[in-house]
Amino acid sequence: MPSLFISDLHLMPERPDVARAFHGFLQGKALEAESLYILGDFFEYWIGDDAMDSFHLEIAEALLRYTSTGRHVFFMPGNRDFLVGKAFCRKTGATWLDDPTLVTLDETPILLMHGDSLCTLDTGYLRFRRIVRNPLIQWLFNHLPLRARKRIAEKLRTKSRDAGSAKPLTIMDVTPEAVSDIMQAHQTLTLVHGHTHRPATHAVQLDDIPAQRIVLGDWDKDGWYLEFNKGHFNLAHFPIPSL
Ligand code: OKV
Ligand code: MN
Repeated sequence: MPSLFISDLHLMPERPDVARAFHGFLQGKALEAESLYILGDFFEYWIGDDAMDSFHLEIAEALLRYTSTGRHVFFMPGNRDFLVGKAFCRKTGATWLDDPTLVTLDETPILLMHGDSLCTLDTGYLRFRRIVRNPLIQWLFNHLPLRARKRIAEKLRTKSRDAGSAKPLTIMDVTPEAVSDIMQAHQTLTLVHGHTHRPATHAVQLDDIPAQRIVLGDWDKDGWYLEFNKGHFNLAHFPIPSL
């Protein structure tokens, strides 16, 4: 049975077309698979489980319906939804995945990541990452009232949108050194990640051994998924109808 990999859906109430496409994906393509790996930025923002509204609950219910059929969902957080926690996994029947995680499918070791930690030239972002991933700072944030968390999140998102549009595209991509370092460390010839919104399969040389880096696509005009079946990868996309 195939495994599917997706990332960067950036689900939010403002994009009901993407949410609709994901619901269709769970009831269609995903039923051909036995496992669905979600590799980060499934949600566009996440400021706490208590901020879940009907939009998030519908998605959680759809995932629970899917896992209730005996299929597996693996959830790795991204740079936007890193506050999604084990409670969400319990609610949906999903299994939490650390970033990075090495899985072995059909005897093929595959390293799974979100991908943001590979963008080592984006020092501004890495600084932001160190701060918001600090356990003490996270504890403080989580203990703020919802209104305060909403205000902070909105400020940070506006700031990031403004900064992002001024950044050269090269610093927003992964660095070859970060890629080969992590692949060497995990002794793998296959890396799958998202985050950069540049879906492609790249050849990587690891000490003259051919390896590959497969980049998942974000869900915007098209939805993207990677299929792994009988030892072969297929990166595919389909149009998302606008509403
Ligand atoms: C997620 C990103 C907003 C990038 C804030 C501590 C703080 C957590 C948080 C607030 C923001 C997540 C949780 C969001 C990702 C942005 C803007 C840029 C580049 C703190 C712990 F502030 F107190 F330190 N946050 N939200 N960005 O809106 O989902 O990834 S978010
Ligand atoms: Mn990302």
